[in-house]
Amino acid sequence: MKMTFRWFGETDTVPLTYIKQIPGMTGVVGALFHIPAGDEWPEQDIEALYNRVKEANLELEVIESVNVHDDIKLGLPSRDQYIENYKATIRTLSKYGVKVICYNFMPIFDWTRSDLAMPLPDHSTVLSYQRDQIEGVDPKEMIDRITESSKGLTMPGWEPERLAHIAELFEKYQGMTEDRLFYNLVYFLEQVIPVAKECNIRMAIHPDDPPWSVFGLPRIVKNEQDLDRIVQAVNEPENGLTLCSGSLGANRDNNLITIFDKFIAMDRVPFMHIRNVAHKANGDFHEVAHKDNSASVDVKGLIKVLNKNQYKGYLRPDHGRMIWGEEGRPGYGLYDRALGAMYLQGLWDMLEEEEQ
Ligand SMILES: [Mn+2]
Repeated sequence: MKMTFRWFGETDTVPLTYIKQIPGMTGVVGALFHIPAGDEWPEQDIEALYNRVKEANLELEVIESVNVHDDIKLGLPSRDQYIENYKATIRTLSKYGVKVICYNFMPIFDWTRSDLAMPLPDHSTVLSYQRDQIEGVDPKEMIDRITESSKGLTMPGWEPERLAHIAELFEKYQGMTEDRLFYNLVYFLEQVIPVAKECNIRMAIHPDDPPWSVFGLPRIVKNEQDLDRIVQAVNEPENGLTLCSGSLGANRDNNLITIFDKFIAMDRVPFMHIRNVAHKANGDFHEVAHKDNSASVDVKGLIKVLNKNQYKGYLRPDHGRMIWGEEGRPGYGLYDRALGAMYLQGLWDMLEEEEQ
């Protein structure tokens, strides 16, 4: 297992030197956030990011995300140029030692929440999802709410220039079915996976967050059956998964232990996000500390599964609470994610020891 930490570049409130101070941290999960989805990533920008991370004595082996343009998801004729750009980006990233590219295939929104700063009884704040504030509500309302509570920091997947055209995008997705969206994913993978193979890079699709249809948009990465269909569609190790315990775990019907065990044993999981969520009976959920034994994700059980399979891939602590007065990108503060990283590594180390 290689422990990593998401870093948003120069606008991140968390400096690389602090990330390096977290014990066991091998690298950061980075991206070029200023490049619009669909454009080829310029080599000089990749090189600059690589050098920045290297100077901090950290690795840059995982990219999250190279975003997929909506025209690819929509299956429009213009997709071919965007796919060519994507291939070029894969080739350039491989020159700088990148091993895994995380991406998602959700129409329009990368993820959906109703509140980015829901207070918990311990006075920390977390991201939460309340069904009645999202389902049946005008998406514009949600966008305004998220933008207001983002503290002026752009949240990944919520780039203002994309969201300006939201009505148009919804128009284009009219009538889109799960099967057509899936077929468009396969079209993309059939072209991109051979290039990834050539470049020794593993693609790793992130599950839908939350793993059910929101605003009438189709969802195709929400459960074990969907993941099966994806890995079989292009049956190569380079066609991999980012297993995210928070996203998949938002649906109680997903058995995380079974899902993680199965796809890790198949060697189809180059990257992983570990986070915990707490459910309410009506399907609402909110995020909590990684070590929260009363919550819904069996984090200890997951680390046992990783250890049993001698997991060699990358892992990062996902969203944490905002604690100790920290200001920053909701979910992406330093403190609680660092605590999460230490908890996960503590569990892992103990299991390693027991085996010897
Ligand atoms: Mn995730």
